[in-house]
Amino acid sequence: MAAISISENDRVLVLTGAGISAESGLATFRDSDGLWAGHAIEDVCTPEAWERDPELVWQFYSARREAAAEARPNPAHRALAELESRLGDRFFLCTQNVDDLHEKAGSRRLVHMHGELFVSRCSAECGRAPVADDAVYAAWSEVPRCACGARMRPHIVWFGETPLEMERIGDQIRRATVMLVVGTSGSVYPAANFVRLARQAGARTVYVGLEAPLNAAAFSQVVLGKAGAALPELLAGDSIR
Ligand code: BJW
Ligand code: ZN
Repeated sequence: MAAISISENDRVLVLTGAGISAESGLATFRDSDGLWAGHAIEDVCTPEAWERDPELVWQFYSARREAAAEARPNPAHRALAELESRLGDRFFLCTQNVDDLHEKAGSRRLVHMHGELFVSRCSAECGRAPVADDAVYAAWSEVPRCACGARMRPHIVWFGETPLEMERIGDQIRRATVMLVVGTSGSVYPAANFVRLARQAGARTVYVGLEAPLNAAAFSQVVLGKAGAALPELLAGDSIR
């Protein structure tokens, strides 16, 4: 596989999904049959699930917090942090992942469009800012309350909710000349549409992942392989300026 060529005039936008964290031991969504402890992901990742059984939702995110706290970044996370250190402001990372492995690898210019695992916020949307929270809650009675009295919920974007930082992401899509997408099935919107928008705006679009995503037709190049091996290879060498 040839290394990617990035010139002084290029701006690189990266979109990552669950596949980049798979080699760090974190389960992806669609590869694990979309199940957690026998529950469909849709039964724990929606506002309706929260209304129906908030204790189950907190048990799901508590288990995810425990797994993510143990996880370490892999060579794919590190290759992106290294690319950022070379490109500076010409680099931007948008992750759909709620784990903190990009930060642990050293990435700084990034947004978590689907929220963050180690942050909680008021379930009544009272206007108070989200807060750092790495606690695990086995029972509903343990879940802390906001100053307004409502219980706290995970700071996660569920189906039907608006993804975070959309304006900033839209701006980066318009300015990107290269869009690199890693380890995402292309099945969840609006993220699955970002590559089409970047392509329409003239960007080169490259996918790296185990299998072709649903939106494969929108890529100029599809590189099949594990992110931990393929990404460092793609980003190696002196063709990046
Ligand atoms: C490897 C690998 C290795 C494995 N190396 N690769 C009908 C049509 C179109 C849209 C809709 C529709 N009906 C409803 C919608 C909208 C809906 C949606 O997209 N639904 C679809 C199911 C159809 N979207 C929403 O509701 C979103 N909000 C929204 O649209 O608001 C309106 C709005 C839009 C625009 C502006 C303003 C407002 C919200 C979506 C929220 C998604 N939330 C989740 C869960 C929360 C986070 C969490 O708990 O972790 O986010 S769902 C889940 O899917 C999670 C992920 O971030 C997201 C994407 O999954 P991802 O990352 O692609 O993972 P997988 O498992 O699918 O794929 C992994 C890939 O890795 C695979 O391809 C493997 O091959 C690969 N792989 N090992 C490289 N070692
Ligand atoms: Zn509140």
